[in-house]
Amino acid sequence: MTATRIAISICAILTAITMALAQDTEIVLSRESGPAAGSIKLTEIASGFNRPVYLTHAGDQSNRLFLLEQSGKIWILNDGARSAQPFLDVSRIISPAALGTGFTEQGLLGLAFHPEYATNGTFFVNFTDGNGDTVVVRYQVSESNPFLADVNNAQVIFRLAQPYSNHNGGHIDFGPDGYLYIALGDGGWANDPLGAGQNRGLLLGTILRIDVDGDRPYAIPPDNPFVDDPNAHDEIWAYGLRNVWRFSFDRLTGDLIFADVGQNQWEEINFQPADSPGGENYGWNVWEGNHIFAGGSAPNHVPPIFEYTRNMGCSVTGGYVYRGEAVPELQAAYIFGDYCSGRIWATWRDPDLNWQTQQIMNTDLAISSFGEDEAGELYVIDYDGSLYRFDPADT
Ligand SMILES: [Ca+2]
Repeated sequence: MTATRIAISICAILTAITMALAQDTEIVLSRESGPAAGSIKLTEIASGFNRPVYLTHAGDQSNRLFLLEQSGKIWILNDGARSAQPFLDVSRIISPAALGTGFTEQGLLGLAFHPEYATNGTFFVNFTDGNGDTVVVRYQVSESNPFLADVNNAQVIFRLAQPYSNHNGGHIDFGPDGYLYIALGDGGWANDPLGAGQNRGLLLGTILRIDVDGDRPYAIPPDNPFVDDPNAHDEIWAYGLRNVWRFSFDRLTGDLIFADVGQNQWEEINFQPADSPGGENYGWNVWEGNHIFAGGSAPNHVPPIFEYTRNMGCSVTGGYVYRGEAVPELQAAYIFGDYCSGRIWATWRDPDLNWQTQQIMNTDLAISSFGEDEAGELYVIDYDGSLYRFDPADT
């Protein structure tokens, strides 16, 4: 492995994190080169799912995996064994298209466990409902069974009409600040007919940031970037986005990295440092990646850290900065892929902190998502029904 090991003096915060993690764990923030060719393999650990689209964990020290089917069920994998019944089944209240076999971007799309889930049992799901609208629902786990949600204890905390069936975003996750982030696409069709990307008067085409621990159904974090702007929604954290399909926070640094699916040419990976005050404009639809699309004004446009075009794939799926222990070759690399081509890449910062990217695998998977377990080990999901774990090739 050729990764650069940065001393624990980067800054006070990082020092504190490093000290807290483990005396015997080296913290890698940049790398001299990418993962070595042929050093990684994928191990299938579960199969037979119907349109699997996401995997996460509850952060409750149970080490259980929670796998989402777009058709509405959340399954628990406990020590590799799939639960007999779903943790939650919303198939009766999601968009009917997600129950069929044709291509759709509707259905169950996101799941996020509250940072205090172990004690409060609260979690959130994001799906498109019977009207095709985006809803985020707060649920509680059953008081008597940690493998079942309490379906009688649900509250819609956020609802947004979707003008078209595609580009629903759907990813939700808690940031290191304890706030809930919600990705919303530009509303759909093609080319952003609503001009949603650059219109902060619409919630579409954004990543939102809300406080689910304040007022019900939610409160606005007082330091959100547009709380004093009468022409922008207070919930907006970042905008200029076409259809973010999976974002994640680096569990070591808190940096936000996400994939924004392109129109006809450019798929992109975007970066927001942990100390950002928010408000970034990621360019759509004035820009598609680093290329003028509709043209016009996109103030303070933040370009992607990586883009690729049609010879490499057609729909980017965001992943994670690897911080696990089982695959040291991936340390400090952001791993992501393409739904159409099955290619998997690593993006990392070199010792000068410039972004570098290289392909690490060319699979035959329809990559619908990546996922992390509690230990930071990395998984990839094949939309055709299987779940794989990243392992060292020599194991
Ligand atoms: Ca962009």
